Amino acid sequence: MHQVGPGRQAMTRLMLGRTLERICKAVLLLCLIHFLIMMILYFDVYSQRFDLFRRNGSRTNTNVSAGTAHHYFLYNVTRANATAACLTTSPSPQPEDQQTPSPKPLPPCPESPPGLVGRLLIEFSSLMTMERVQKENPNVTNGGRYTPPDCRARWKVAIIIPFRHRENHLKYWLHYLHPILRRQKIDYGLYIINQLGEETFNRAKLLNVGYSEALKDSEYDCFIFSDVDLIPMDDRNIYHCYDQPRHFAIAMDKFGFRLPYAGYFGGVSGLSKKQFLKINGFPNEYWGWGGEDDDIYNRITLNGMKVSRPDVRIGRYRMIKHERDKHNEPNPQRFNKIQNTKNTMRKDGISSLSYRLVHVRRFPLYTNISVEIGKPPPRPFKG
Ligand code: BGN
Repeated sequence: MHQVGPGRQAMTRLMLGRTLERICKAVLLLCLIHFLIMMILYFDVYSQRFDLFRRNGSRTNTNVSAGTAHHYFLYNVTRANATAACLTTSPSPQPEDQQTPSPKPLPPCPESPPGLVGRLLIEFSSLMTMERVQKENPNVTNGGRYTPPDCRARWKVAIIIPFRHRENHLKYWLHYLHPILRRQKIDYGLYIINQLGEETFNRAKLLNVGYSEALKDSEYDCFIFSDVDLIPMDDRNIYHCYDQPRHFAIAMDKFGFRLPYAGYFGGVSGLSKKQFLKINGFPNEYWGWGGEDDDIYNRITLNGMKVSRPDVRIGRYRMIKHERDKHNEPNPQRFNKIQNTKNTMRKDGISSLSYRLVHVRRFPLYTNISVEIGKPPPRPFKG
């Protein structure tokens, strides 16, 4: 039998020892690299918040949402506590001129904000009350305004919702959308355009009213038009404007999460002020259900623009189920009208809009603009 001598045994042990030593060194090196990467990421992700802390001195972060995104909630609570801790552990008084540092301009908001969570669970079975929604959104200011505290948004967005008798839907919309818009770092104001009386509903005219009234409030440069019963299922569908008019609601549950037809522009859409004016706004003469969104699509293409859309996996929406509205019957004239956009769009639009403003009421989470917009012209007598 082959015998292993003591010299050879010592040699083997020595080699084993060296190998172990090398492994240990490699592990230590890996740990160090890992630690360094973690530090870089930490400072990168939170640098804006540190900036905020430096700029605002005694202001603590109250941006805490009890909305749908649980880990966003934790993220904010952690940062809020961290800020508070820093404040209490460094009470050393500073000379007067050092206490008010010169205001540093805010950095631009990131293209994809780090607080986004992606897919959301949207349901309409739990009881929703306005008190609850208000408690969830303490940082939305009166009239439904919000500005990101830590960055400068590229767009100033007016969100316009045409409305009549849908109070219950509005609560869900507010419950889901305010936290989403906050995570998206949108600088926005929310306007509910309420058609008074019981005449035939006119969605597109109400949207024109929303555009005009919002501009009396602030210098908005982007307008998002949303039905009250449509809730996005993914917060990566970002509610601001794009190089081309945007269609957001491209994959609704009621259409099997697909676009019902190539030129569909209904539900939720967005145009910059420039794009809106280029098409002379929306038609005022579509009374009742249907066709007005097709007319808007025609205006866009006839004026040399294209519709931009999110990825079909992101542009998903849930619609709150409801009975057909009264006084919003399908408009029998819509088939003819959408054939005529080219001839009508220059005279019928934001340039010819007329209505009676009855009241503007500011609520904690939205501004209610109640208007009388008239009624459809008498149908021509066919004899
Ligand atoms: C279309 C309607 C749209 C509506 C979609 C989805 C018309 C015009 C005549 C063809 N258009 O058919 O207004 O948003 O269905 O429901 O009815």
